[in-house]
Amino acid sequence: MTSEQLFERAKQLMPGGVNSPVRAFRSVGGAPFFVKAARGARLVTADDRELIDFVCTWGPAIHGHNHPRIREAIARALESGTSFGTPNPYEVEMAELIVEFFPSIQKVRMCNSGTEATMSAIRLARGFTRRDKIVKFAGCYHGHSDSLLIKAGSGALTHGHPDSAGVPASFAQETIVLPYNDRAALDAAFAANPGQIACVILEPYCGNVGFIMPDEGYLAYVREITAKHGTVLIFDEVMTGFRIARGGVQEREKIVPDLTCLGKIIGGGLPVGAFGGRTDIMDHLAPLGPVYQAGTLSGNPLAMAAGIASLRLLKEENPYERLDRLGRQLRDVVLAAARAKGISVQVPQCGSMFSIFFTPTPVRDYATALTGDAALFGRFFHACLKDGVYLAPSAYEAGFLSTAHEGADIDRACAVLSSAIGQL
Ligand code: HOZ
Repeated sequence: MTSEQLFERAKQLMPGGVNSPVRAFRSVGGAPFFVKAARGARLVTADDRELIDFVCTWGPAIHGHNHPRIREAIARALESGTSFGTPNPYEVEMAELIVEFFPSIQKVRMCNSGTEATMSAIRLARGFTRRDKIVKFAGCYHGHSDSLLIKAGSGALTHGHPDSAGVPASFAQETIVLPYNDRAALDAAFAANPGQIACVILEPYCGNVGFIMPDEGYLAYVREITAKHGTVLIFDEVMTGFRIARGGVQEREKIVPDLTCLGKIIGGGLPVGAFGGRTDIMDHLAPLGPVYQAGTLSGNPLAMAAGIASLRLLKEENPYERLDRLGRQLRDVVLAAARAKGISVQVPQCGSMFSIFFTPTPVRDYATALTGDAALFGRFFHACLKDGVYLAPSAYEAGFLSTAHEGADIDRACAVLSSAIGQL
């Protein structure tokens, strides 16, 4: 069955024909392709096209798709069963690896998605501080729980609903939304809400409004002001954890948050989330403390086995310099092609994460991300896709590279990106 036929069937059965909105291609136009297999840097569509993939399943596939070591680990675990609903040995090894890679994490709780991780971390911060208000930043996306779907990035922004319908105004009142990279706004929020802010949550490098990095010293300032006010600092490293560096942005920037949310890579492509941090905060979780959080599939043996294999590979290969080289190669090609064509473009990039914004304005927050020409991005996206390169189907999502892109695939992809800009 072709992608077109599958999409026709899917639209009858699922809202928009998809199970996650950005996949519907609505912001770039056209219809999505369906994927029947993936290996290395490539996706194989239902129409038997091979595409070089810069979405990497939105982050997890840092070793490329369907890596043999991860596949073998899942197959081995499968021999013993799919779910036990009891503690299992994999959970302990996973926790040891997380704590080893992220020194700010003294204790960790596994869950099933990034959304669960951020939702639970916020509840924990509220329970720990006995305060209600939270601070988030415009354009940061932390999954789809109610308090966080306010000026949210990712699919919410892509489809024009950064403040989702269905979130009660009374919930939204507890969420203070500030511009990212703006110290004065943070000062003002703390001054206006003394002793009331339970936590500040942010993607330390934003990955859901496109990829955006902080100004020099900004994260250190966020750390300083939260510590001063007894507010829990939560780093959402669901995308950046194990990707920007082994220990995430916090390792690269040398910042110690109180809590960290993880996901994606720690599941090796299976559904997983986790949150962890200071022991005195984490011990407020049930069964030790009064903050409730639970999950039948939490610590699932297959997901743990896949994640452990992925983290062990990172430990053995330490691929971060290689990934940064690939990221810079891609960035430089786009910048050169845009210069030659006389098109203004910004390409923020760090290691294996990047974005392409068609704007003359340096992108440092939600407002400047919106200066990007989304229609031009749509044309660029389709020019790339036509020639076999798949970028995220939204001007407000990051791109991801994997170690499998090294070699012929990155060279081919760079040629395609350059030619696509030439066609604009
Ligand atoms: N919200 C996800 C990335 N920011 C998209 C997930 C998906 O569609 O798979």
